[in-house]
Amino acid sequence: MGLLRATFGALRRGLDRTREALGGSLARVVRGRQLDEETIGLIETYLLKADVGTATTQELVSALRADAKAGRMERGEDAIEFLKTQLQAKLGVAAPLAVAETGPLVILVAGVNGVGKTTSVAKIAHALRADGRSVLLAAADTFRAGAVAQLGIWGERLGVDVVRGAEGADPAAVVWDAVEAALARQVDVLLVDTAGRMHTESGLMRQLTKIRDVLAKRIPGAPHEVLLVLDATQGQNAMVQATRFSEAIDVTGIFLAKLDGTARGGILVPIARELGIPVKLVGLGERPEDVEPFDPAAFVEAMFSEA
Ligand SMILES: Nc1nc2c(ncn2[C@@H]2O[C@H](COP(=O)(O)OP(=O)(O)OP(=O)(O)O)[C@@H](O)[C@H]2O)c(=O)[nH]1
Ligand SMILES: [Mg+2]
Repeated sequence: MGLLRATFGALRRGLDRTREALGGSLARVVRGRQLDEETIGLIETYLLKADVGTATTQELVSALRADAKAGRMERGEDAIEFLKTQLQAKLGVAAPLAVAETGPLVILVAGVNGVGKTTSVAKIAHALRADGRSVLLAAADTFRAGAVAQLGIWGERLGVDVVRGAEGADPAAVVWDAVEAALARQVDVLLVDTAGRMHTESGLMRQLTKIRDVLAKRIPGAPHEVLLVLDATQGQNAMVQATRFSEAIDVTGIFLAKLDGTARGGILVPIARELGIPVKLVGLGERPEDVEPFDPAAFVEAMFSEA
């Protein structure tokens, strides 16, 4: 699916703060320096500050130290190239969104309160529309007051229809109606926004699996994507959320929102390495166009670019 092509510029702009912590300034600081213990110490501090994680940082720093000692690497510039290659390898390859064999592609969006689910739904809808696809939204957050109206406003702004139930209605019933509408109208993609829930709220977690079951019953292979939205500013807490949600529902990809609001973009590294769930999309602002497919190579370039 040619959906959501990477535009390097947007990623770079969105990652300004990570670059401040890691890229621009790190490259500037180590350029022209001998790769001695002091320079390696600076690199270590920057990596930790960017939330690359202690395990990865120690691995990278040990390798740099060994190479410097053996005379294989002498200059700060070499270290930057080494870090780029290594980080990219640890991030793995870009994972595209799933495709549906027949009928609408169904994307279920979940996550804890306030991480950016509804905004992310709007962003995906916007990108799909720009790509010429027909989209329908299901307002399955009937739990929080104002949530249905919030998605309704996005729908109006983007020119996308929203299937909604009354506040307090059974979200699985809303999803049922949305599936009927999606099939009747033969839309390309059905996007389901859900209520924020803590992984400790077993009732709400069960509700999520009920929604999934309704989708699976009516459309073969659905939901084709279960996107877990994580807030990049939450660091290690985001990792815990991902683990818990995966226990309740088969999460197929991560939408990492708010990557623009943090100097800790390096959190993508432990997410990619430790969770075994691909990061598929990143959110880089509050506007519908502030979304990018996660492209490890472009991400690493953006992290280290000095522009
Ligand atoms: N800077 C920035 N802000 C974002 C991003 N994504 C979402 N937000 C903001 O985060 C706040 C919460 O976003 P919502 O989309 O309402 O989050 P939610 O997960 O649907 O919240 P609940 O439905 O209450 O659980 C809003 O102020 C959004 O504008 C992003 O990528 N970058
Ligand atoms: Mg919401």
